[in-house]
Amino acid sequence: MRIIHTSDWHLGQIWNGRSRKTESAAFLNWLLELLKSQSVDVLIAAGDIFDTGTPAPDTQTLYYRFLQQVSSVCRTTVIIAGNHDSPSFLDAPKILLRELNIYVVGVAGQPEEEIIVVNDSNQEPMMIIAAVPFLRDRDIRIIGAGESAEEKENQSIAGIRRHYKQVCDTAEVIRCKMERAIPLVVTGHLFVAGGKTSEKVREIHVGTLGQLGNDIFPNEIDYLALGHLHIPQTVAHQETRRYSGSPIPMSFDEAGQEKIVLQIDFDGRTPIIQPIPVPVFSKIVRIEGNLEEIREKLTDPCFSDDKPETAVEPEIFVEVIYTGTQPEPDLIRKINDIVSETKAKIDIVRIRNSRIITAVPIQTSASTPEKLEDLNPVIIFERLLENVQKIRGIDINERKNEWMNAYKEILDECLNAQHNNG
Ligand SMILES: [Mn+2]
Repeated sequence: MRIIHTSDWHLGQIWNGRSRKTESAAFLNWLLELLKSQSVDVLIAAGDIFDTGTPAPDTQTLYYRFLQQVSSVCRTTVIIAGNHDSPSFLDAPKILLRELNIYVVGVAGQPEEEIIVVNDSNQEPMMIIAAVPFLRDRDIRIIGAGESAEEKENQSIAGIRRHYKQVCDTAEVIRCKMERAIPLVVTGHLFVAGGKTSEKVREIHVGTLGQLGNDIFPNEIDYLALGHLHIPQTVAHQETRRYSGSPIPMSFDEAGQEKIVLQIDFDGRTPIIQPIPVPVFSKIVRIEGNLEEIREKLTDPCFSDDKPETAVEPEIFVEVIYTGTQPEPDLIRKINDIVSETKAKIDIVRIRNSRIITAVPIQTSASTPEKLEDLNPVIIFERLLENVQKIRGIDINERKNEWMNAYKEILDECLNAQHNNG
């Protein structure tokens, strides 16, 4: 049995006003060819299939066309919801997709509903997959009245742990009835403590949920296929517990990173894991310097010629960070003029004038100006409280924890409301 594990496609993403549709389509075509050429049995997409809960019609067409094609290539396809997906939207065509051997788990339900037994061509069971989606509070937590924020967080962690234990126990009962030792593959879409994040992934859970440990996953799991983090990585240095990362870069922080999908073969219950690099469809490049340095870099023939073979348009997305000492009020026009002289199909996505940014009040160090979008809401609220202390001379320390917890509680409720709305 051979698996391909991928996640975080974020279909339909609008990034700095740009559609990523051509890149997404190019990736899905490449993936189909890979599944064919490698004779893959099972495809697992571990959440954040779409970027929003209400994808546009052309994004849905891209998805359904892919599913129709994949159904004639793979024995089984498993799709789970991530935090960006609407669970009910993914679940809606579930019964129909089941006919194509595509299993979708949007809303977390009873453990047995998440268990899939994959058979070989002789109808012999070869693998058990527990398809656990992103676990929303309302699916796993018994909500009690008058709980503190901390109690709620502890309940959420206990709920996630309980859910994984229940599905693994259910899978184990099935496995015990089998004549041979078949592997148990489990999915998830969540942040496990210690993971490396990028610009695009902001904390979904605030407070202690960010500290969800590797120990919430039972030991009987032979391979854990996770989604949510865009940088491919192992969980707590365990080779058999992995994030595949996103197939296309989702932010300038991911510029230059190699994107992969994971291929897993099994020797009995032991996974043999091989990362397969995803080609670059549009490069993402960050250029820094004064105007002359920016001109040199953009017009350097190596820069344009270094485009990937698999390129789609635009070939290169560029972020320009102006660090010159002179004020450049006409910066955008000047950079566009430079771009019009180059051969490559360049799209200047973002121009940051660090001379202006350094004047923005929220910042900690003069050398690395911060962007508001890099900060999580809790940090911003904490800074605000500190400013109140500094500017108004009010001593916040006595009630700071109380206010921080109250804010986290409000934030949590807002995020849950967002999830409930899709
Ligand atoms: Mn996610």
